[in-house]
Amino acid sequence: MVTIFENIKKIAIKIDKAIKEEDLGYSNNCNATGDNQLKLDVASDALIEHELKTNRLIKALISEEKEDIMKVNQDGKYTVCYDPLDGSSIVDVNLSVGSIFGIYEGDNLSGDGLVAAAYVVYGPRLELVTVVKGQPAHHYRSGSSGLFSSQCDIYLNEKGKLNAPGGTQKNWSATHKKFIDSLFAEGYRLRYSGGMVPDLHQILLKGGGLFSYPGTTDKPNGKLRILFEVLPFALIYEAANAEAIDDKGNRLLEITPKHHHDTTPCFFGSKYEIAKLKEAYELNG
Ligand code: AHM
Ligand code: MG
Repeated sequence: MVTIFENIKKIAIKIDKAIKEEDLGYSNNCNATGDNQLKLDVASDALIEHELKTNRLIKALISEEKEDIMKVNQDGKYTVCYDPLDGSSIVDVNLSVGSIFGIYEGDNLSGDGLVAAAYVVYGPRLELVTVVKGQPAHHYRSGSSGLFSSQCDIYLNEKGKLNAPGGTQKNWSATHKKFIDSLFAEGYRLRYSGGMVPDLHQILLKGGGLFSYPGTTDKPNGKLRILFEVLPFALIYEAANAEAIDDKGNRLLEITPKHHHDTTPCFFGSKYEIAKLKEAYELNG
């Protein structure tokens, strides 16, 4: 696992440089989900593929930007699923974006098969969070030497102060709207950039809160992809003394997608906020 995290550190430094220096315009392509791809999406995807293909431990790669599984080493142990550049719709306005990696055992592409995860934040600083199943999530920051220095293990408080509500409000259910309003009425502060990496990172480093991306009338299964986006953060949140559930109250880590580009409604938060959510959605048995 250490060697895969070392690959991710190298990738992070290269993508950070590309974001700062390369063309931000659109390519002529669409990805597997039909989104227009930025030249940076394509460049980040190629960079990650090139670096991870050098690692003998990797059996296969699946990119959010591609339809098909890429076979790498027949004898490899892991499939790495990644979102090369999450938040590409906000990269042009110079907000923080990220890359997300889920490392799955063999062909077991499910919450149960997820054995490690990592994400990179490309912001004013370059940061990395990694987790191995059963161990704490750990925060790193890149210094001027280009090396990542270890910061701390991450733990959320039982209750936080931040509320990051995703999805178009006019398409929320009445239940969801009432619940989000109740958090604001209780004193929670709005913190939502439109990039799940910086939004979830902020909650992790500020001690807690809630990030939600519910099912909406236009997207009943939410927007965020299970293998590339949802499960890696679910592993990190659970390791950080927090919870990650869907709109039925199931742990996200119990999900097995039918297809690798499937999405799910998702909620990540400290214990108090998730308990409030279950109450509001009447999920307590
Ligand atoms: P992307 O992978 O196409 O960038 O989309 C994922 C992003 C997440 O980072 C973020 O949480 C979400 O889309 C924001 O969606 P919305 O614009 O509906 O708030
Ligand atoms: Mg994404």
